[in-house]
Amino acid sequence: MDLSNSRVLVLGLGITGLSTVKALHKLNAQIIVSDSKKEEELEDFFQKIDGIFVEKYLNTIDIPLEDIDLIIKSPGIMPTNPIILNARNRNIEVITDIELAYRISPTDNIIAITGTNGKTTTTALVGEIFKKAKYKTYLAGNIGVGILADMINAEKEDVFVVEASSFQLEDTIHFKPRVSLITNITPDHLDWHSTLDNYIGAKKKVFKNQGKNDYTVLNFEDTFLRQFEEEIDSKLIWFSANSVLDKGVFVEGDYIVIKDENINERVIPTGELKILGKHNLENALASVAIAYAMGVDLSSIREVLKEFPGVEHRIEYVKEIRGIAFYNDSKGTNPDSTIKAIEALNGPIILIAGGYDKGSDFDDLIKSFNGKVKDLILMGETKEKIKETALKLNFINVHLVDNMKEAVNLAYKLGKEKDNVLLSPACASWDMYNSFEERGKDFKNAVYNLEVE
Ligand code: UMA
Repeated sequence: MDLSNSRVLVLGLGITGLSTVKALHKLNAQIIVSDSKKEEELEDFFQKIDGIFVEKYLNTIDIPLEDIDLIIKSPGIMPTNPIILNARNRNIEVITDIELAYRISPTDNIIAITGTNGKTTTTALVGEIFKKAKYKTYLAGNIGVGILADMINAEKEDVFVVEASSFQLEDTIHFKPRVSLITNITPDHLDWHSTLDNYIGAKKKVFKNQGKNDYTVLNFEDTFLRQFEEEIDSKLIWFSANSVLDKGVFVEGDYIVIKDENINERVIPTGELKILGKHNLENALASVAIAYAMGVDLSSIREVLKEFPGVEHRIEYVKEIRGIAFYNDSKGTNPDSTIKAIEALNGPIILIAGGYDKGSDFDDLIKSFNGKVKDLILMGETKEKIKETALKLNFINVHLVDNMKEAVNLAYKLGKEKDNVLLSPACASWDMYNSFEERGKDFKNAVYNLEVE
């Protein structure tokens, strides 16, 4: 794609903006940058792009759009942002970084992983499989890495495993991965997408442009995904943790099995997976389907499945004190993800939840407690809302706190031997933290600093 001398506006100067500016510089574009923050809050950003000339419009929505050819928008910026609305009125093309990455990609080996939950673990697991099979492999996207800085230096044989959020997919146009995966769909990010239909529509974009030489991997047990079959033009691979399928990747007896017209092979016994819980079994099945579709040898797949320890902030074991085990699931940023973490742990749970309000409903979360969660400690913007739901559903062991340290101290006080303390907020972190990583680290620090009597 020739962008030399095009005027490209980079909106948002976080992880995405940084990687985008670096790539645009190599593409010889004229770069205009904008962020709602002031210059002094962006010192770090400007240090990192030192030597690259950019025109700046900071802390203003007043940007002369007349001569802008293209806008690369950071995914967190809402569709209702006035700069975006203004640009759309002027018919300026607005895309996210994964679209530009696709347009400049020298490789066909793009794997895009989306879904409400399980994206990051699956992206990491698939990445490990390709690395084991000796591919030069890049992990990018929502996993915390701007894709463009790597894509601009990539080669034809390289593999990109992209964790694609609904925010990133929404503003794609031609994006077409070789293999796409949707892990599952439950309502999420309704504050950003306005409606569930919009959210699902964004997710569908992952397979929308795929053709008969591409693959789409879907979860057979997901009621939304089951309805997508008619809309898919690529080769469809179902995976299932509950049903034995005629074709696909599924569990039969105690084994993960791949079956189609060419193969009927046991991969490994499910008991040999290191990652816990049914949701992680699903992540493993989806990863096997992707690797198989891409022609990776079974021995690499087997080896990695047996070794993979999971990802930080996803039901991450932190420490045991006085027989109480502490788990960090800060990436539990919606009710469904927290329900899965509750299901995955054995034994009584003291749950620490609450955070930024995305408009979620917490009824199913409280119903999932089922005698397993004995205490609920709430913090953040949603604490009153979750408390009301809990009381409405007759769960009364609810405690409100103001910060993580208080939450961890109280959990420790309430805990008995063989209890689990689980941080799984069911909400995003943005009311109190910059990211779920920062929140998870705060939890772990509070655990390490517990004053044990
Ligand atoms: N900004 C504006 N105007 C706005 C909103 C934000 O100028 O109206 C500016 C902010 O001041 C900030 C920058 O935009 O300087 C931040 O942009 P961003 O929120 O898009 O964040 P990035 O740092 O670019 O990180 C994004 C993803 N963040 C979001 O989608 C919110 C990261 O996913 C992703 O790893 C990264 O791109 C690389 O692809 C994080 C995330 O929380 C993990 N994702 C959500 C989730 O998983 O639930 C979707």
